[in-house]
Amino acid sequence: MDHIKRKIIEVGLPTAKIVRKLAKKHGDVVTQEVTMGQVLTGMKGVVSLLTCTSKLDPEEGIRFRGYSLPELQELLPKMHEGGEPLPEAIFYLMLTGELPSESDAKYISEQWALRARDIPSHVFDVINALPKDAHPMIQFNSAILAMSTESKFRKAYLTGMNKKDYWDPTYEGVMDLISRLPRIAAYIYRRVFHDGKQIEPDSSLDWAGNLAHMMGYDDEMTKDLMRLYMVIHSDHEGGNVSAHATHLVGSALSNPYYSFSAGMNGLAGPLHGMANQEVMHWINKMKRDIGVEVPSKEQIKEYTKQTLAKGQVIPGYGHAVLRKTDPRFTVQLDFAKKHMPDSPYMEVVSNIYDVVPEILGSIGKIKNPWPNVDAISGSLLTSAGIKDFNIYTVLFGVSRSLGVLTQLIWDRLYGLPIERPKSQSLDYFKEKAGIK
Ligand code: HAX
Repeated sequence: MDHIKRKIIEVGLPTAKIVRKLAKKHGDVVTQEVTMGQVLTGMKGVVSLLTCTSKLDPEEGIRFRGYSLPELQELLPKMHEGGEPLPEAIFYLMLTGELPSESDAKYISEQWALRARDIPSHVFDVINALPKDAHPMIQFNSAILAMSTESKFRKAYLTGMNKKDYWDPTYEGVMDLISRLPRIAAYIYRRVFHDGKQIEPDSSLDWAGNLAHMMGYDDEMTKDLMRLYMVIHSDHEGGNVSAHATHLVGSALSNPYYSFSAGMNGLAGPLHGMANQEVMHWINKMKRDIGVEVPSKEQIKEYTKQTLAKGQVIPGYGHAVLRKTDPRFTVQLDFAKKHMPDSPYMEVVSNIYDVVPEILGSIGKIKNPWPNVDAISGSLLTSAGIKDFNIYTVLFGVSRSLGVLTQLIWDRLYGLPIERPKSQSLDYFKEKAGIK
């Protein structure tokens, strides 16, 4: 048994006991009152999920096992002095609740490099069977489902295992799945945007550095950007669409591939992960319509009002939980200031940031007029040379695997049952409100 599994047992099993005790002995404790408004507007604020990997504060933003992003930029192991933290390290933190040592992060890197070697050839056949212009998320998700033929969870389940051990083959499947995603994402990227000229992985590189390398970007700045991108998109509590969908499908004991695929279908929506691509559409269309490379603040104001008048959203702005500028936006802005101060894309992002919140705020109904992670991520990737923005949601998906699949391992450690909320007809709600 590897030392990570031993750590999971050490930390996870006592915690699982507490969860079982709370559910059995304190099951009738009332935790919260729920209003009709909450139910009918997407269950916002309804505490109905147990997730320990990260916590989202409306004012402060995300904390991973208690650590903010700037703290993690200081504390997590890096590939090199002054660089960005390794995604391997945040995975270890989310999984075990403890900061990893350099050797813990290296161990995960090596494990993933090893496990990524044997992607079955039918996975690439499935991708190749799709038209090249099928959206990269369709290709990505098809590959994820195709990989489920390898599911260690399913194999173990069929042998008839004790439910207390479900977490173990789940962990194995999760490690396999995460290890393979950079290869799959890079394969799709090169297939769609670079005439199918593939680049072999470099075994001396870390997980995210290798992704940049296999996509065709070998400079240190882009590799560091990829590490940062993978860290900041990895997790956002349990209730966001990709995390919740993964959890929900996983609660039926579907294997990690099925569960993650469900999450990725949610990530592909324009109000969630696909917003990073929508932002680029919106900015590029604005530039084309106005006829300038860097629209002025006045021009952006006018264009924003026109977009709103057409009944459309301003992508990259607003959030279901956050009520301030997303710290994931801020760390990316800091990266851009340090590494690409003259990028015209970043000038546009800054100009938008200066004018859009005031306009959205003045409408009154929008609960959060501030930028979220997607307002800047695409412009940053574009500035680094990754200009084909249809791949951006796939990159988000590669990163999101770290959080949602760690959550799945914990769901199985806790022994959480199948999820099954109650639905009611309109008559029920009308009656509750006293409406005939
Ligand atoms: N532009 C225009 N209108 C907006 C808006 C925006 N950026 N954000 C919210 N609104 C509108 C809503 O559409 C809603 O309008 P109606 O009452 O007419 O239906 C009203 O303001 C209230 O919405 P809310 O309560 O403030 O926001 P929600 O929790 O319902 O939705 C969203 C949160 C993120 C979906 C929303 O802010 C939005 O559509 N933003 C643009 C898309 C986007 O950037 N999505 C990415 C979010 C982060 C993420 O998940 N990344 O993966």
